[in-house]
Amino acid sequence: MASQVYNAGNIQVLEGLEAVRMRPGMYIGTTSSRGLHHLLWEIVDNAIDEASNGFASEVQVTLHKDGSASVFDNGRGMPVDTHPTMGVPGVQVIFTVLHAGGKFNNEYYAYSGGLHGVGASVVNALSKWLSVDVFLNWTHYRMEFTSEFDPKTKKVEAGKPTGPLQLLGNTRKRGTLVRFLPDDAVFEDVRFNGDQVARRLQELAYLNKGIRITFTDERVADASARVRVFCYDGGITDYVQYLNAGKTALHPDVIYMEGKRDDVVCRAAIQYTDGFNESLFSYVNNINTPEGGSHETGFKAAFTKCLNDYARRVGLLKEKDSNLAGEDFREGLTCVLTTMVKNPQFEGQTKGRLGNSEVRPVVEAIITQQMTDWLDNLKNQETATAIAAKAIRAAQAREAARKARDNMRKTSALEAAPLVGKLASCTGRHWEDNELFIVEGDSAGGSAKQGRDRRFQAILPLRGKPLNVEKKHLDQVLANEEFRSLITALGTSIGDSFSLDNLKYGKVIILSDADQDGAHIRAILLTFFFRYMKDLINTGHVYIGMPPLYKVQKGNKVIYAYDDKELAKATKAVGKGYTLQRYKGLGEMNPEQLWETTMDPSQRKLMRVSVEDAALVDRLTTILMGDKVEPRRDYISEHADFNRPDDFELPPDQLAAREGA
Ligand code: 1YM
Repeated sequence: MASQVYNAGNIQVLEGLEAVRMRPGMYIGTTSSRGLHHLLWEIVDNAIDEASNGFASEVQVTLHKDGSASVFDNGRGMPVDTHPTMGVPGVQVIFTVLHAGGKFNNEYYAYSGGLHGVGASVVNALSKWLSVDVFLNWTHYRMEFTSEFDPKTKKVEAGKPTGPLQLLGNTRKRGTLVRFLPDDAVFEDVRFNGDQVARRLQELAYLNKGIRITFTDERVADASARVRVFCYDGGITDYVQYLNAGKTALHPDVIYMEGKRDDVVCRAAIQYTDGFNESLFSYVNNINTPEGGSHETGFKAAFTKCLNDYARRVGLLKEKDSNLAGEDFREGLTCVLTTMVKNPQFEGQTKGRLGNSEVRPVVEAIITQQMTDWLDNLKNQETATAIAAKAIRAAQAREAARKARDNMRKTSALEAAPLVGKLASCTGRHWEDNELFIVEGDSAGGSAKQGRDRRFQAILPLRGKPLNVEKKHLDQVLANEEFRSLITALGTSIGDSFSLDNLKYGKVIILSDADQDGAHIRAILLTFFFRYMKDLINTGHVYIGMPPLYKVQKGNKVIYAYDDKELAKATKAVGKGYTLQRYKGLGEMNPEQLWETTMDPSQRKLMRVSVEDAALVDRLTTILMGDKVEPRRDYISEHADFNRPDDFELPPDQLAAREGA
């Protein structure tokens, strides 16, 4: 059913919700777990919007035992009066009319909540049922919707009201409560991930100072762990302190800046640590922009200029010295930058970059003014000098790294053999099709070299544990032979000369044993990629190879199992009288086996590495790979479940029994 609305010279074609059922991907990107969570965020965003506009102070999110989710805010309540052109209550319009323009925006409801305006009706269309309770004018209203299969039309009638708007009596509450059950006919997996939901709600609480967000997961057995409250009166200042847990701060107070110009609101919180990484997290309308964009460019330009001017003014930079580079001033910097923009345009591969060019000069002006004030303040002189001195050391280290890199380039040109001597390269000419396996240990490396398809697979064996690069300067990384080989093999260079243009492999595959040492090596390599080649991960080039854990054999029938579930299935399939081999390491496999199970593109399993939440990965990398022991111990004792038996150590029949249970 498609209906059309014509108003004041603008014609909008409003399709029925069936369009959403037909192509859910068009509206929520994907029907995977990510899309499922997208539904929840659509509703949460509306609640947060109501709160950040000053109409609500509370947001409550609940995951219910029946698989549904609900969101409540104590704001104005969605409009219930009759819509002038549609002739039905406002809530009904909101949940049943698809807003083709991308947001709900007319003279009656001036809502324009960034990216997510279309949300409510899409959520309804993709739910088995949805109910909305509005508490407004001392009255409790309710409206309910369902999506049901109609045997007559043989179609799903999506998001239809089950009846008119109900008046349920008087109430002292105000606000909106939306509850919905995602349709399992649409989503591959309809289980919400409590950790993921909690993480995003915590992030939203940091980004929206003072809003009290209560998260209840009724599915959790342990009553004491069911409810969590996130509320930060310090907002992004508290966020920076949280991100810096586990690091050593150079100054106790977080520097906070804020301003508003031409409808753009900009806030930044920064604190330096004694580390070497740049941890800058930027947001637009509460949405993370890992690819940066005009707001970040404006911030960086202002920041670099102010600090260079300052260093000159206090004589740390002499007349003959050239200006320091922006990255020098961002070494050891932890920064959260948020901006509120009226009509944000998201660009880039993953829509993670702000495109609006008008935002850059606005952010630049706000930061310049705020930063200048801060640097002029007498009480900040000690910190300001420490920051400038750190940047000068960073510039010196960068210069040393550049020399090392130049040397590396020279040596690799002159005597390529010794440097990438361990690399068994491939013959294929198309870099996208080529694969580099980084293999733990010489013996597995040997098997991989023999077993591979040399047309497109290259092997780089690693000897022993690579250097843990967390808290290592670039020049120290470059002094390490294993990483030099890796960088040369990849062809991308590193640091400010890193470029994907010269990447020689479409897939970079980490292949380590399925034991603790293997996990450690993998963690070290991922730390290296995350800290020094983040774009290699962001563009989806980094993978983890998955060798099988078991081989089940009966007669000449062989089944490889990659986890315990598969093992249970395999043993069931072959029946009694099989032999079981448990692989302790890659080295136990002969070249043919390694090819068949781990390298052959038609049979192997690969895990693509992606960073969903860069702030979280940054914090955890610091805690787990950094030099402070205490935060690591705390983290492990809080999160590790020592009572859970190690799956791999259980005998297979017990495992099978457990799977059955
Ligand atoms: C649990 C989710 O949606 N709260 C909410 C939504 C709206 C209003 C208040 C509201 C807005 C306005 C006027 C206005 C609206 N959302 C939409 C749409 N919580 C939740 N609270 N009166 C009430 O913007 O002028 C339209 S109104 F379309 F985004 F869903």
